[in-house]
Amino acid sequence: MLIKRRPAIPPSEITPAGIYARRRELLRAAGVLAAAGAGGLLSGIAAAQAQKGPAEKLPPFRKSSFSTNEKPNSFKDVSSYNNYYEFGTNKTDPAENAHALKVRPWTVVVEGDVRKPRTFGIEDLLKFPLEERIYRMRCVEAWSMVIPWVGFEFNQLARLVEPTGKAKFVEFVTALQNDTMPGVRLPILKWPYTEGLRIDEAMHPLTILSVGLYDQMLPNQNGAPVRLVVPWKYGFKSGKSIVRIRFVETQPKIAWEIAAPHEYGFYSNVNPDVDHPRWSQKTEKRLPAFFANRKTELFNGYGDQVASLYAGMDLKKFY
Ligand SMILES: Nc1nc2c(c(=O)[nH]1)N[C@H]1C(S)=C(S)[C@@H](COP(=O)(O)O)O[C@H]1N2
Ligand SMILES: [Mo]
Repeated sequence: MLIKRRPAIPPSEITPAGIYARRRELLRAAGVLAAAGAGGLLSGIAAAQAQKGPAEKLPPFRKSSFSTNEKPNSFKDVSSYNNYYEFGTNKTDPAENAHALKVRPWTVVVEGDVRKPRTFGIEDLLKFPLEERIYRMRCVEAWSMVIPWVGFEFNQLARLVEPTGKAKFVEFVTALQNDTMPGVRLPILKWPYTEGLRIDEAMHPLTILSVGLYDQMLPNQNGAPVRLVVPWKYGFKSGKSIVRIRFVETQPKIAWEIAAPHEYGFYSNVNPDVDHPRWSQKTEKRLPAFFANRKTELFNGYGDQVASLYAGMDLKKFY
């Protein structure tokens, strides 16, 4: 517990402001402020500053046999080339603008056709058994990366709320912060950005909720504080900054399908044989390359694990 103790004279008035700020910088660099926070005795002012001070530490995590052994992209690649339209449509916009996203306090409401609806604080989510999952990620725009996510299987959370037999799909609703997201002033997509999965896709062990990247808390531009990751589908299925999860009976409408139904379907499985109406999906550019340098694989190479989910389905029809 954090004990708040207000000093009679705020320390900022004892030392001239400049020296005060400098001293805090030094203390922070030395890890003294973070240590004080953990120790539990901190003035109100110091507590407020410590919160926006040193980055919160990601809890320990273990490695996973679900990881690819391909070489991951650098932290810089993964956190500086992004799609997060709420912060702008250029690849560099999210890294420039997403610092404004308010990520604390954060709750995820889980509701719908479940026996035990529940609201999880981000603190609760960080307590799930975390694993490093190094996944190939393929954007519908034909670029790809290898990303070391840290997260937990969605099915772990689902089990706690006990979906009923009526639940056939899961809808994921992401954050809408009008004051921090310049992109939502434009009607590019129907905000908030929503995504959905069939329940068996959601419960598949490859489907994770990610809270970290490399050994750090998830950067805002990558969907802090919690985002979905579904590695056999195009990147847009992996909704960022999730605030609500609904177990539902009927197939939910997803943001990209509403915007352009002839271009984007509900399933959106990576498939080199189903072209986007405006470009081929046969090859991809594994960043940081300039030109296509790889053949795209069905289900992004995860076919051994997921193909059975689609047995008997015409993947050209259900794209
Ligand atoms: N809320 C939200 N989630 C989103 C998007 C978005 O614009 N808004 N873009 C999607 C797309 S198109 C991709 S490719 C991935 C990119 O994730 P990354 O930037 O972490 O690599 O996020 C997906 N999730
Ligand atoms: Mo994407």
